[in-house]
Amino acid sequence: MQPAEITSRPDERQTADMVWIEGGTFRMGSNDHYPEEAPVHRVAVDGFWIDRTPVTNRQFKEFVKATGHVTTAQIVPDPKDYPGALPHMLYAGSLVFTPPRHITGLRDWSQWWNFMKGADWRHPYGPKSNINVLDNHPVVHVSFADAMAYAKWAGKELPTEAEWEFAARGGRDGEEFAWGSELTPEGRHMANTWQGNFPLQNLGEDGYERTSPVTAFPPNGYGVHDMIGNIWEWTTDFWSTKHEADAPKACCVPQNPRGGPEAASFDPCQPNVPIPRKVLKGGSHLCAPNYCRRYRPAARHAEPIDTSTSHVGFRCVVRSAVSPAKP
Ligand SMILES: [Ca+2]
Ligand SMILES: [Ca+2]
Repeated sequence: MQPAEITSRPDERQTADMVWIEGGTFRMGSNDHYPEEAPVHRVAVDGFWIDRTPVTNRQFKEFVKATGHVTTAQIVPDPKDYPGALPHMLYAGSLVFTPPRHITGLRDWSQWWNFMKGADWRHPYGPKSNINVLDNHPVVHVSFADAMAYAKWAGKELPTEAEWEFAARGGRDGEEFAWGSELTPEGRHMANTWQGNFPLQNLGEDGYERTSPVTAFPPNGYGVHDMIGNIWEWTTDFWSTKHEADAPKACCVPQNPRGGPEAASFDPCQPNVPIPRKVLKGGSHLCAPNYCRRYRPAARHAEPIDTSTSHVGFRCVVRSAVSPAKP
């Protein structure tokens, strides 16, 4: 009997819907896709628990019932935080993907993202929509602060980018996809992504045009569902435009890295609105071969901490120095 070990083991109720990820060293990032994923470099993470699925509407409902939490999307923005914003644009709302009828190129995302008044986690497609049949879908329209508030209430934390990517790889170190080397092995859809010509044509060949229930697709090698596709997930790391170089010697591999400095995370295109950005991981149901091939563990995306959308959610981790008892 070692009392120290017992006190550092998390409560079993906390970890009931979680998977233990044994720590290790892995190759983070990819040299074969977008520049922000490079270079591949070795990283070590300690063992941790991770939610088996993204946080669902049912779970978020419990949190809101217990705490009265009001999400960022439900609060009218303070003009002080948004210098230069037109007053009529400052309203409570959230970004909703709205399929356009026609587009002029793929550069301007405002052609398919609509900052919709009254869109929030209970109204994912606008004020007239609801989540009545979406209990098992991931919660969306949550800002970084909303995700942090949930994690705190649950006695958990949000993952770092390294923890998230390590868990997403499911033991397949260095592979392109979380399930192997092909997007759809033998034609089988392994995650909720976009088939067809984004953003005009959503074929839904994987069974879902929007979000899907969190266990609709097979788990990865670690038994974790939905890391890839469905919704992007918040991590605690501040955005950086590329990864650190690989350590020259095994001794110098970063242990439990926590991302770059906040000051480097701002969007250079928005100098008047300095909102820090965090790393999102996993891609979403809007990731398509012709537009955003980010349905891979190495993929990453910068998201301002105050932003919420219809394709971003989160899951939690519990860090513990103690691995669970082997059966
Ligand atoms: Ca889909
Ligand atoms: Ca996901």
